[in-house]
Amino acid sequence: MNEFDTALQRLKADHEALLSKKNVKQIGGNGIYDRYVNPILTGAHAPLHWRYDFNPATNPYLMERIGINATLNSGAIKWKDRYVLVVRVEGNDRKSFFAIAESDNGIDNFRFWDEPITLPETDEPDTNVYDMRLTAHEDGWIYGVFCSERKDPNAAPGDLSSAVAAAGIARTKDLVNWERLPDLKTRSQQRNVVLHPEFVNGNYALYTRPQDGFIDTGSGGGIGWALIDDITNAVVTNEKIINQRFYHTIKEMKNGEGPHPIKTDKGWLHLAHGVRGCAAGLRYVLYLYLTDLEDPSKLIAEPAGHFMAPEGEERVGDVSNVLFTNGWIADDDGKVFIYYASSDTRMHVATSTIDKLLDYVINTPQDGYRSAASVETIKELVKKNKSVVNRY
Ligand code: M1P
Repeated sequence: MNEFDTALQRLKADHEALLSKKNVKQIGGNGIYDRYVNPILTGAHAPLHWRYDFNPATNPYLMERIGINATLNSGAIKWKDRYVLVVRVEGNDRKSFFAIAESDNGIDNFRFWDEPITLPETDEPDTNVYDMRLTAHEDGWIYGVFCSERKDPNAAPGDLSSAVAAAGIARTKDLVNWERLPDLKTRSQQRNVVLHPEFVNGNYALYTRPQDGFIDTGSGGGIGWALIDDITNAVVTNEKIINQRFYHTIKEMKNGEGPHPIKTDKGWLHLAHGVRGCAAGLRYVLYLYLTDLEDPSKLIAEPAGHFMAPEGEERVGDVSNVLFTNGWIADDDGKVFIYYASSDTRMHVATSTIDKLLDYVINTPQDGYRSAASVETIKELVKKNKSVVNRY
């Protein structure tokens, strides 16, 4: 075999070894969820045929022609018994696009489909698209709501970083062919917009995140709630904040809905991210909250603090100190697969169950918003434990 083919075979064998690597639960943990040892997707998992020209005449050195920088913030859905992610893939050129990866067990052996998704553009083409939330809506469509980013038309000359974020909306029946609908019309910029899976009073319902600027939420922020009568021309006329930001909490700077909430017998279970500022920059963590079954905009429980925060290698990446999620899958047996990205670089999975997550969200103490209140909460638990015979 010639040198080129030998090198190509080695490349393919190494890639296959990476894709088929078994994932196992990390030992230990907090009883709420299990992390897994390996990331489920990295840039290196991207198909070789997206990255390499296999023709020795045009690529004699078998160079990588198109680099993939990261795989991150992925929407998730159970589809034909497979765990399917709509992955945000970011090329070395900094453009993100969507591509589907699927696995038969949800924790390893994720493989990308042959080609990335061809997402139709609107009359005003997106510069960048990312962070798709998938919703199998009761209207029969699967919706993908994502961030569409364009250069700020009002940016001062020479300002090449100011941008405008809007919610793009697309829908599909087969995850292959996507129909693009008009972007959400709203007074403010929007990221982290998520479609609720059921009609509410005959309307589509959206979780929103109004923001004054592209990065800063400014006077806006908080997770909003808006009812929309026509999804093919979605206009926010009324938006109320259902999950607030708070001083000196994990979400004092901003927050955003993750995937759409899971319906449980105790309420709608929500997964979100919260952001605070510190000397090292912004710190993104995940948190849970519960809203009313009849009125999904009514908060009924929210534990203090984070549910998951970056640990170990998760802490480092392109944008360090970040956990972000926009996908989870609840199986019929109650098992929950939480798909999250670390530091805007790689994808991971954690598993739990509906029962455990409800127990966590209902029975974890709420935030008292003061150090003294936190001490009182601990003292209450100590007192309770002292009454547990033979265990204290
Ligand atoms: O870099 C961290 C995250 O920043 C943004 O999230 P938010 O809108 O809450 O600030 C998004 O760009 C997200 O993609 C990114 O992971």
